[in-house]
Amino acid sequence: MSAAVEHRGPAPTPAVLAPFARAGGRALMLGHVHPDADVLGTLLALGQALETRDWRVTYGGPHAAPAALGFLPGVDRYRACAAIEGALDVTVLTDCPNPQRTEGLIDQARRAGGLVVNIDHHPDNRRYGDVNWIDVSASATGEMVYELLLALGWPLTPAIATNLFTAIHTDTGSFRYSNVTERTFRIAAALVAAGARPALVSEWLYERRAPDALAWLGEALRRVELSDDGRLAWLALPAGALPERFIESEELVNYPRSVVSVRVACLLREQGDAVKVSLRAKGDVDVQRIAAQFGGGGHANAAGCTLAGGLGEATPRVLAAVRAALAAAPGGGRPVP
Ligand SMILES: [Mn+2]
Repeated sequence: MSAAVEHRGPAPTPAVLAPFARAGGRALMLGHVHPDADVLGTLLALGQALETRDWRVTYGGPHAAPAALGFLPGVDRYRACAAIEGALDVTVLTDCPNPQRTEGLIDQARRAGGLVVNIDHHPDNRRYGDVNWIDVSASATGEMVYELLLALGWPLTPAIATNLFTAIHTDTGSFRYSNVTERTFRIAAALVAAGARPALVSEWLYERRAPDALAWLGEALRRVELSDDGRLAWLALPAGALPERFIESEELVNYPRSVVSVRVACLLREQGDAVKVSLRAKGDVDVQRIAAQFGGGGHANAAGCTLAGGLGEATPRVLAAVRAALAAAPGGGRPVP
């Protein structure tokens, strides 16, 4: 991959634009396992823009889109797939730091021909594409695909704007996190001008709970635990404690994170013979480094990993790693004022 092109920064270079410059072609918008709104919104937006330029576009990945994101325009065309069929000119991956997260689909896409374009904002991106555009200053890959469409001079339809707005909305925690910049708001404003409707997106994302969800939420919140110094909060969910569809539809890790003294929050979720861990921080500790100790990754303030075994083994290992990171952080050992 020595001939691969790498670009870091907000504006796409000619090398990033080149794969899309031809008039028509065959493109695959390839998602990774358990795609979220940043993945889906950007793949749909870029694919829809290509379709207006006479490209034939397919959308898919190892898993289907979650039901909660069924409102994204065009998401019905995104399919769970085990095999890539036909020839390709371009395969695009967004928000995917590690090609293994495609469960082998990227290898099939390479055999189908064409360039692999890797668009991401994760600092631990593996640079696996033929073209790698990695901008860690972007709050979401939604910002990057906006910049890409702008540079290509392609118009934003309301559907494209809604997909990109939702990508940015979710990756910034509704424009609340430290990844939000002036650029985030400028792009959001342009997307609203192009037809995205913020109140409707918020309603779709946050005001469509199932009638039984509040009772399950109460059950989940009762399980939140807080360390003696108040800096660490965690929620450990044994297998079967709560319905899968409920867990998938909530960002449960945000509740332990919301406690005033908490600097790091963890959600530990037992699934089969493994534990999925979500880590969130408020800027004191780089949780990506903690996740990396267990083979995971992510961002400084939001990361995840999976540990083999049950909660009984995984919980003390993860909490010990977080405590060590907190103790090493500036002011980490001090009690909370
Ligand atoms: Mn993202």
